[in-house]
Amino acid sequence: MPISRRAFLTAASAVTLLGTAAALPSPAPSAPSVAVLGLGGAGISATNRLLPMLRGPVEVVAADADLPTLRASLAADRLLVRGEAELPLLLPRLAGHSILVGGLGGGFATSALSTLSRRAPSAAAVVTTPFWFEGRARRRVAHVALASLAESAQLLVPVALQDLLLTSGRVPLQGAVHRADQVVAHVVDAVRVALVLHARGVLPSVAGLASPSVAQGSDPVEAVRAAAAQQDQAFATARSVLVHLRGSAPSPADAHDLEAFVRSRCGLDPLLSHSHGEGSDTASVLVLKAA
Ligand SMILES: Nc1nc2c(ncn2[C@@H]2O[C@H](COP(=O)(O)OP(=O)(O)OP(=O)(O)O)[C@@H](O)[C@H]2O)c(=O)[nH]1
Ligand SMILES: [Mg+2]
Repeated sequence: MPISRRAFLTAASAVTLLGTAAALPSPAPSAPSVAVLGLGGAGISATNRLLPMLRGPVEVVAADADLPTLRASLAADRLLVRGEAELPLLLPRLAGHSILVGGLGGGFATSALSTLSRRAPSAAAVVTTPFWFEGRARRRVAHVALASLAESAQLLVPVALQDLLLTSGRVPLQGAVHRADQVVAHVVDAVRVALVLHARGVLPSVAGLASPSVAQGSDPVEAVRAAAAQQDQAFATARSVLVHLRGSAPSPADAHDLEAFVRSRCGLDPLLSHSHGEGSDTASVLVLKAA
């Protein structure tokens, strides 16, 4: 019997399947724990934004070679990594379900992501690529690192900062960085949900490349439409689509509209998940691409 593709994660630890729910086995009592590792300046800044959004079994770890940046982390677990030789100290944190988070183009996170992803191939990676104005050298470093991560990471989710700038309109640099942290935090949250749904057998695979988008709006259907508008090309090669909503739960009519909308865009039934907490009224769309 086909399982309904409509799944709601109503809290970090509870997945409720709608539709044919009565015929389905009860969800597992507790969600698998996910470790989120914020690396370097961007990784730490984005995980600071993520921390208040999280509930349930999530462990956030911050790591950097730079002590002042590390001190700015809100994570309870902060690790000073003095050079490449100490990176393996982080590997035990990546033994289960884990997400590496960092900005490509600088020093620490770029090299840490490459090394850790090779040594912990089951980890997912959410990474930013630089703004255009950061210059060619940084873009080049990021490009090379991205290609290497595409080979090593189980799931690679790149967030192009320059595209964010285009969708946010003209904002001052500080505003752009603030928005970048917000988007990365929501993308990490959606990836966390994807890992949980995969561990539960609801999402068959989380391997490969995923294209993320995030939009805010008090109407969930409009927010999803806005997020999906950024995904035109990704939908053409979509293997599965996860729509994660934060804020009040969508009504059954909204959920139906959301499903119909995504189906009309790419012919796939989306997985719909939902969680309460900070960062309300935000829709994240994660398009897992076919190889
Ligand atoms: N989201 C976000 N991205 C940032 C921030 N600061 C920098 N970035 C992006 O991340 C890239 C890497 O910068 P950092 O994270 O500061 O670099 P790092 O990994 O700490 O490496 P170092 O160069 O050794 O300091 C930059 O090129 C920017 O594109 C931030 O506060 N938030
Ligand atoms: Mg740094």
